[in-house]
Amino acid sequence: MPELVRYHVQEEVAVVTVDNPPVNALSPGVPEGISEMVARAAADPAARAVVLIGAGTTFIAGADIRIFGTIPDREASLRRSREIHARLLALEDCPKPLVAAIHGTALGGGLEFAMACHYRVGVPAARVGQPEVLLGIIPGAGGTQRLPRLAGVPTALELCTQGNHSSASRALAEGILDQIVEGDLLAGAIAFARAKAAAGEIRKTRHLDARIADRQAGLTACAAARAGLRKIARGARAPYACVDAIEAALTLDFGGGCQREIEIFADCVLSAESRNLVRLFFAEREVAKVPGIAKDSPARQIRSAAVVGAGTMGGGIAMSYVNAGIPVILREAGQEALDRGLSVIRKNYEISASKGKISKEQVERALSLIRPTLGWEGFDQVDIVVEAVFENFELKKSVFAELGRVTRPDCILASNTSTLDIDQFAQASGRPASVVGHHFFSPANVMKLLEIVRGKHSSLETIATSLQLAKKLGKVGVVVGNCFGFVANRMLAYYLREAHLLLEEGASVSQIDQALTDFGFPVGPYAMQDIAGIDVGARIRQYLRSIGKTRAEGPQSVIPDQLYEMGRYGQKTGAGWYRYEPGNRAPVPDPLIEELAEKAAAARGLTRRPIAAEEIVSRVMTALANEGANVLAEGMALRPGDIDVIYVHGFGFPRHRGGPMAYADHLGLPAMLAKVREYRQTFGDHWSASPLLERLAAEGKGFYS
Ligand code: 3H9
Repeated sequence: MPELVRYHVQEEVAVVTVDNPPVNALSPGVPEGISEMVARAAADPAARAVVLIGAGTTFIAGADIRIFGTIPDREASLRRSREIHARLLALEDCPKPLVAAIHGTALGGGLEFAMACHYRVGVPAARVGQPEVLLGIIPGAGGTQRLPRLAGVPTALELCTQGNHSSASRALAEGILDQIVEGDLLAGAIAFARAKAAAGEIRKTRHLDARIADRQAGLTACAAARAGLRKIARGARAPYACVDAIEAALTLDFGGGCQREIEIFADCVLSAESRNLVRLFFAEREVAKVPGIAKDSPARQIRSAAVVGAGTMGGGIAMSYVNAGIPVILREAGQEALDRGLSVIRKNYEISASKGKISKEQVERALSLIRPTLGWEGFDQVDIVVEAVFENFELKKSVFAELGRVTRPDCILASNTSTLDIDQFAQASGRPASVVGHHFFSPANVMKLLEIVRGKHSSLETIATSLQLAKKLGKVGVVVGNCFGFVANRMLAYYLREAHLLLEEGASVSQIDQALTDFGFPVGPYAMQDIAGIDVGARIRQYLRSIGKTRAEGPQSVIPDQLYEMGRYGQKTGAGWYRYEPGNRAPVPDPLIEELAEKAAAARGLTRRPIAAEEIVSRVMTALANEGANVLAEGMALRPGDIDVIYVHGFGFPRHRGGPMAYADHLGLPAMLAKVREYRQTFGDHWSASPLLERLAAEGKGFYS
């Protein structure tokens, strides 16, 4: 077995190298190895100083995240933390200058090890951060105590509560790094360490009190951080826990602060929030692993693209390509629609420029990558075409027939349909192996999710290319099966059905939205429909009626279609489920909806009743998870984690709750099944337990186990 931590002496400096691919995580043996090698250096007469460095592409990316799930109880967490704190104190007490040499990332425990060193140097591309909060925990190896001492309270608060990475230049300016090494990192670090040894200098972070001396300013910053979190934490606990621990650096001495950190860490690491976030961390990486596709599976290079349709989706998709540096042909059927589409794209880029996110030159460069057209010229040159025309089956089919004629035989043909049958488009194209669904989420240039819909004949190469492309576009690509609505919208139909039924039964639109934003969604189902457009769902329902189907079985509320008929399409028409004042996106409740709900209730013979927030959350979550179980059982999603990743990235499901399937597991599948049965008795047979839910509940399992 290769050594996890190696030792050699070079130019009178002991070099301690962590070699634990892929990211040099602090797996069992690594912290012990570092301690042992630094102790060896301290005793080695041939070494005047010590450099701690990572092998491969990075410094230490933190604790081994898999370990958190193995901590059985609070006592075990306290014991482990005390041990690691003692280890870092011993490193800091090394009698010879100890320098961390950082390339890649120094994250979490990695930065904490680096801060226990006397000095830190890094390459210009290095990044540092305390991203523990993204895993539902706080820095647990002294980070909340050393970072404020090194970089000040405001920086520590920002890095710990948001989990951002800091660039090398920023880290240097803020005191986290002592020097940026332009050339060879090891050579630079050795030179730095030798200079410190020659000057007889050693600086221990725990003794640096200047940056926390102004207690009042620090406490004010903590209070401001807590107030800011109320807007963005969306119910997560760990960001507040970070503030509590940093505050302890101001109110207690170093030892007391560490003790406080150890206790808060123990509370967090055993929480459901942490379990959910750790699961998501791995699920987000797992989605790229598709049976039959290896890392080196053949995939086509996508260097140029075309988008058919310059509407809201087509424009956003074109922007996603351009943002990844891929030139795009943008086609529309008429000049007016093309001009409108282009002007929306320009406006979007100009808004970004006005906010200082990009420069004016970048706006022009982005626009220069888009070639507008009314015809098909250039389509024989591109590597991929994304069809994003109106959600109309016949229209899309005719586009695919045309694409089969005008593109190269190896060009990938992707449809952005949100619901329709990919296989029929594949057949129309005459090249089914190259056809795939690329379902973007609105706004396509912002939302991270890309559902990659695998048709019956989509080749492995087409899927492998789609997965690689998703990464290049900065998206999370999830491969799903070809069923109506795929995974995201198929499940959403059940979520919306319950919301509409709750409305008719007595809840108000704003009460339902409030219950779900309190749960952690960025917007509730009604505000969401007003953003996405009520016309979109209405047209899908029209199509379904034409083929004799409904989206989710059970009573279908008439109100969405009534709004569509009134021309209330949502924000874009100034009214939908809410009203909107001109130039203002704040939703204003509209008594008209109450009237419609009362009429709909009367028509169904319902007496409207007060409905509690708990019932709202329980009904929509149960509907989501139950249909998620059907999706899983049919193999439309490969894993429960894929569904959760889809909901987190496609609809803003609160990360700390893990996603609908993790939520069900947390509740316990027997409890979830009991709810489905209770709702069936109370509300009718459209509540039908998924056979997979029944089986797993009977076996005492969860979706994830
Ligand atoms: C912590 O440190 C707590 C401390 O305060 C207290 C205790 C000391 N552990 O993301 P990638 C795997 S909490 C285990 O695709 P990239 C990952 O699953 C930790 N495994 O690469 C994947 O495996 P596979 C604080 C890890 O180049 C492979 O490595 N640190 C870990 O896009 C490649 O990962 C963090 O939160 C880990 N810590 O990005 C950092 N990290 O190939 C978390 C990665 O089998 N990590 N893996 O799918 C990251 O942010 C990114 O992985 C990183 C590389 C930026 C490092």
